Amino acid sequence: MIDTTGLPEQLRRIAKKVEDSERITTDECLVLFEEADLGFLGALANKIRNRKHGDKTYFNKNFHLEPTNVCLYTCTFCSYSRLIKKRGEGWEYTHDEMMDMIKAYDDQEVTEVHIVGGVLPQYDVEFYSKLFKAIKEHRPALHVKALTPVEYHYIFKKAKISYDEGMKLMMESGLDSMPGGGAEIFHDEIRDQIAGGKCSGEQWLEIHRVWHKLGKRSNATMLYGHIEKFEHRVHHLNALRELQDETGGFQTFIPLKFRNKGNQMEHIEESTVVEDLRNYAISRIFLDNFDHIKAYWPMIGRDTAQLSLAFGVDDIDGTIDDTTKIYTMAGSEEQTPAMSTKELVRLIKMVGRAPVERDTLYNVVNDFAGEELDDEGFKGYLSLPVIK
Ligand code: V47
Ligand code: SF4
Repeated sequence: MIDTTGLPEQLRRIAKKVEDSERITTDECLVLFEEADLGFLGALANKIRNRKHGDKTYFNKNFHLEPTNVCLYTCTFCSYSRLIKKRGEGWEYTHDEMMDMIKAYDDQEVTEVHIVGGVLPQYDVEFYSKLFKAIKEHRPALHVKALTPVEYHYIFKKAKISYDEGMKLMMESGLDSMPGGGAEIFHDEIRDQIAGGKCSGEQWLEIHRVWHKLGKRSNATMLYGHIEKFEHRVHHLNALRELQDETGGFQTFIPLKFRNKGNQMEHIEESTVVEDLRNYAISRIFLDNFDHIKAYWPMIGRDTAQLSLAFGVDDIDGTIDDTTKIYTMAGSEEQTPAMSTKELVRLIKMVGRAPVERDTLYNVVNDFAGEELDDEGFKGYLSLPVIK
């Protein structure tokens, strides 16, 4: 039982609901954002996390492919859009260049390629359809997790095809799942100010709905810690929870902390680690129909990723060893976002959790729970006591 002595009635009621595995309301979610302290939220979120997964903490072996870092949209939080004026300074890979990048991983045990980048006219339905087919032909077992409703909305509109037709075509070309990007904040009040004219919140949700109805899976994100208010976060989480009730197609929710370097919102101070942990915890408590909450470690750093495991998070993404620039450009500490399997296993074990390598669909690839820690070659990681 969580000790709620001395807490306001509203928080006691929420704690009781969590004890009884009952859903909390949007009003209660707002109360958590506005009033609950970190210790209380951690206790509740950790209870749910342990109930769902015990100590298991998932990661996967993947790599990123970014077709371009130039984008015709002008999202104020993104370091890519500013390059459109000086296009020559960015990259725009061809089909063959991308296939060479895929082939460079031929001798590595990666299970997934995550394709994400800017939006440009030459990357159209035909381009991506051909790319997905070529990847699958070359390496059928490699899971293609690619693009977001931002790209799909743009390319389907250009090709004058419906979301249904388009997503079916992508599936037939080899698309396996959709990552969670492009969600930002769904509420128009905020989206109109930050999302530079790209697809609306409704359109983002509709494309995921269509994809789920084809029997496919996807992830969801929320970009927080900029100009949004707590009520906008609640609205966003609720839209996701409602769609998940309808389709059950989301696997993971990934809160993305706004980083303020190299974009138009540099003047906005970044959220504190305490706020990041509160946000993970509240996401875990509210999204009762999501199996997983993921901390994207290249964005928040290794130390916060370790801490997050006591605040509802059960997944810390992958052993990314590529050139993912979107975050380093936006100010992430992780200048070389690479971690070997050994490092990831150690990171998780150091905070008393059980590392499990998964594939994209959460099938277990390797269970590292029994692995002994050795101290060779690991320096500079936060050594936390076991926090559960
Ligand atoms: O939609 C862009 C975000 C997202 C900034 O599904 C920024 O497994 C913070 O969605 N500060 C794309 N965030 C990445 C993404 C993702 C990442 C990892 C795993 C998965 C998954 C999905 O990156 C964009 C946007 O919300 N982003 N700029 C910034 N300055
Ligand atoms: Fe383009 Fe995506 Fe960046 Fe917006 S967030 S400018 S759509 S790359």
